[in-house]
Amino acid sequence: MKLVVLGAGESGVGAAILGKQKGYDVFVSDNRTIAKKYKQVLLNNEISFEENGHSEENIFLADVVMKSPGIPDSVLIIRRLHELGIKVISEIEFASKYTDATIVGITGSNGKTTTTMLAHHILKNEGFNVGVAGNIGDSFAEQVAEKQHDTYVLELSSFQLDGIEKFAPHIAIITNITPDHLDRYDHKFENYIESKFRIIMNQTKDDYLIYDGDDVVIQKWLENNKIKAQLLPFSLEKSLKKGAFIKDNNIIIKTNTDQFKMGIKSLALQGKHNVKNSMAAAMTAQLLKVRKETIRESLEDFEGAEHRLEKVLKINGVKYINDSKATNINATFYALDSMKTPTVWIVGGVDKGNDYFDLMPLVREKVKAIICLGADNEKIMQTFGSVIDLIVETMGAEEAVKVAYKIAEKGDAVLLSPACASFDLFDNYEDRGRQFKQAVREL
Ligand code: UMA
Repeated sequence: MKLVVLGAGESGVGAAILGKQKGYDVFVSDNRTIAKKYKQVLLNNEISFEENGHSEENIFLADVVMKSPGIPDSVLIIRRLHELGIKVISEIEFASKYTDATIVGITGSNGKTTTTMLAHHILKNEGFNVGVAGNIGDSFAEQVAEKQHDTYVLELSSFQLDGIEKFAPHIAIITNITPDHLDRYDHKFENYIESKFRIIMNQTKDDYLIYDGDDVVIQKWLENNKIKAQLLPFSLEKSLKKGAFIKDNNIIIKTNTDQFKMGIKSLALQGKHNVKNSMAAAMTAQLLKVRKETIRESLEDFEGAEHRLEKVLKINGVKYINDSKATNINATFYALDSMKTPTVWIVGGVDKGNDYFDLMPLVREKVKAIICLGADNEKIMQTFGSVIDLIVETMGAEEAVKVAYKIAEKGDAVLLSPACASFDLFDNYEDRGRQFKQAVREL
C-alpha cells in the first residue's frame, strides 16, 4: 500500500513515521523547503520525500493520501486527487486506526487548548497513561507509533475534523462555536459549524457529547440534527438535570448517578469562560471514573496554557499580558472583557475574515492606544481610527513592545491579543508569543 503524505510539518512527519511502522510504502511531499528538524527525522527513518513542489506523477500513485491540516482543499493537487477518487484523510483519521486507546476529542472555536490541557492534567494526576495531541504539541500519529498510551486527549481543529471518516471519540467536547477560519469555509459560517460537528458523526449511544448549553449556535444545530451520543451540556445560566451548572457559587456536575461539587473560588483558572472549560474537563474526568479528590485538586493547581492570557511581567506598574493564542475576534473579546485597567492593545496579523465592530464597545471602554502588529493593518485602522486617538503601526514584536512601553503609564496593562493569525510576520502564534515575552523581559 502506498501512503503519500502531503506537508512535512508536525502532522505529516508523524504520519510518515506511523505509516512506515505499519508497513506502508511512504512518500512525503512538501511544496516548500522542509524545515531542518523534520528533514532530519525523515532521513533518520529512511522515508523518501520531495520538497519545493508536489510532483503529480508520484502523488497520484497513492492508495491513500494524508493531507496536513494547513493545506486547504482548494489547492490544485487536492482538487486533482478528489477528481481521481484517491482517498484524502487527516492525520487524526490515519492515526486513530492504529490505536485502541480511549479518545477524548475536544473542539470549539475557543477554549479548546485550555480544556484539553485541563483534562490531560486531571487524568495524569489520577495516574492514567495519557497522551495529549492533535492541534497541540507532538503529533498524534507519532505518539501512536511510539508511545502506546491508553488514553488520548486530542485538541481538534476544524481542519483536522474535515479529514475524518471513521474517527469516533468516546467523549467529544464542543467548547463553543463562533466565526473563525472563514477564509477556508467559503466565508460561510454554516460550513464551519458543520465541520465542527463532524466530531460526533461516528459516535454511538455509548459515547458522550459535552457542550456549551448556553451557546445558541450549538443548541440550534442539536435541535435540527439527530445525534446518537449521550448529551451532557454545561451552563452558567440554568440548572440542569444532567450536565454541569452553577448553584450558590459552586460547580455542580451530574452524570448518570454521580454528582460532583466544587466552589468556583477555588478554581485555578478564573473568569466565566474558564469556569466553562473547568466544567467540561471535570465532566470528562467524572465519566472516566477519576476520583473526585483528584478532580478537585487538579482544578485547583492547574497552571494555565502558555500564550493564553499569560501574565509575563509587571514593569513600572504596567502589566504585560501575552494572549498570542487569540487568533480570532471571539478570543480577543474574552481577553479585552477580562481587562480591569486601561489597556494598550497590540493587535493584527493575518485576518481570517474578521468583523472588528464586535469589539467596538470593549475598545471604547478599555483601550487607550492601539499598536498594530501586522503586515496589513488597514482594516484595524479604519475601524478604530475614529474612536482611538493613538494608533501606531509596527512590524515586529520588539518594536511593538518598545512602543507600548513608551505609551503605557503606571496602572495600565499592555495586552498582546492579536485576533489574527501570525503567519505574516512570525512562524506561528507560539513564535509570536515567545518573541513578545522575550522583548518584554529585555525592556
Ligand atoms: N504545505 C504543502 N503544500 C501546500 C501547503 C503547505 O506541502 O499546499 C506544507 C508546508 O510547506 C509545511 C507543511 O505543509 O511544511 C505544514 O503543514 P501544516 O500547516 O498542516 O502544519 P503542521 O506542522 O503539520 O501543523 C499542524 C497544525 N497546523 C495547522 O493546522 C495550520 C498545528 O496547529 C498542529 O499543532 C499540528 O498539525 C499537530 O499535528 C497549529 C495551528 O495553527 C497550532 N492550528 C490552527 C489554529 O489553532 O487556529 C488550526
